[in-house]
Amino acid sequence: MKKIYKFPEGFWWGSASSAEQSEGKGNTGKGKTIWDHWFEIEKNRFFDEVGPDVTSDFFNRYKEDIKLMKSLSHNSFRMSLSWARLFPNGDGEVNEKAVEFYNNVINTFIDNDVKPFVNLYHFDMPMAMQEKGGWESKEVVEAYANYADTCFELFGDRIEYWFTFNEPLGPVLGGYMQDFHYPNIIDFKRAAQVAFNTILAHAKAVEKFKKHNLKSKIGIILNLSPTYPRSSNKCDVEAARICDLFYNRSFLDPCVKGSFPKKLVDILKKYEQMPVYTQEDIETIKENTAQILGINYYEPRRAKAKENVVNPNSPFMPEWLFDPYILPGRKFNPYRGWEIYEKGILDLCNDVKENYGNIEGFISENGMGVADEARFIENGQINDKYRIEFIKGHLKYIHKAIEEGCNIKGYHLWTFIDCWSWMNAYKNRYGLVSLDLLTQKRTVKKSGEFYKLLSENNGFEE
Ligand code: BGP
Repeated sequence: MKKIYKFPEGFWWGSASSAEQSEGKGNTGKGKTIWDHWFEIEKNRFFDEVGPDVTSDFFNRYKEDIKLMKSLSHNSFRMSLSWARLFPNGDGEVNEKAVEFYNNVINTFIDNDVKPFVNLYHFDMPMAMQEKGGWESKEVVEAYANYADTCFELFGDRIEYWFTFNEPLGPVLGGYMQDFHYPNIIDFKRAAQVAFNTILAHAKAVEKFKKHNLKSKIGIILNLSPTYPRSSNKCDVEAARICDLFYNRSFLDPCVKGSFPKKLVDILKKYEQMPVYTQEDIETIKENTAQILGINYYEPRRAKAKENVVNPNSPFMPEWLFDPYILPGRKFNPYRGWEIYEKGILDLCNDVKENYGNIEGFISENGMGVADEARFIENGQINDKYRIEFIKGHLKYIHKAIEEGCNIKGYHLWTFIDCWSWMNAYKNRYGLVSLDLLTQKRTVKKSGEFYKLLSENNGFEE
């Protein structure tokens, strides 16, 4: 028997991308970002030595790209603004050419009935700000709040959903703990400062936003992974709980509830890893929480009790307190190295429903990056059945989450057109539309056709 998965009326069907990963440099006099800088000094860290200079050329092709979204029946799309484009030095005068570009982009979205959701920061720190200390510096937090304030003033009349950050955990992990973002530092205490200051920057942006009295909402996009213990053994359960505190609750609690989990604070104190802050910062965070939550879900996290004693001469890391666990026989995406666990999305949504006041939310990213997709070309089109299965597999659980009362308003796939994936550059492709990097030609994949019908029918049958 076939089952129909119908979604609530007005469900947001769309996709997401970011400035650094799709725009290219353009001709507005964009300032360098940390990615431009890192690519200049260490090209070999990027797949095939492809940097962020051109990417998918959205800067020059946004009109056709937005028309293509419309033709595939997107009703919404998340873009990000580039801080370094609007403020080449991070602060000072706003760049008028950049304002004109973003006005044109936003107006084109609206003219095509594709609602633009706007994110202010997607891993792309202006290099001038990094030189001042990046997120370790309170001066940079203030410059970000000013940038956010300027965006609300300039574009606030046309945007319904704003987001302060995409995956703020990414730069903390990548830049200060695991060496996959510039500035490639390994130092947990500095990572904790970066995390704290990002949360403060989020709250300061929300504070500015409220002063504009707009009809729109502002929130944050977090990458959340439901965290499962290896077993019901209490040592494993405790290990998973600690892992969850570091990698989910660290952002979720302050951004949605306005406070930090006590147990996490106790751990940081015990290991002398606390960031520097003032009581005023704590008040600002408490008073300015997110009004909407974007959930990026790619993979679950699994943890087990530590098997070996920690080397006391190694730098402190959350993994001093648990070991990551790899589930034997897991479903797996070998190109990205991520487990695929569709039910995780239901567990996440229920967590938000039960522990975070069922705040209005949506799935802001979910997707599957696959290498060498040209292998799957049939009659000139990539037949990406695996992506269609991946999307349906997750949608079934989102459908169930909504049935169970979760306040989920939409689904955005990562991504629309294959885009530049940081260190992986163009290795893994995520798009509904393929990109020929040499010619910039766009070709709709089978998943693009599927997605169009999905949106038009507001669901699917299986
Ligand atoms: C998310 C980011 C995106 C995107 C995606 C896929 O973490 O918000 O920017 O890149 O993951 O990951 P990747 O590009 O590393 O394969």
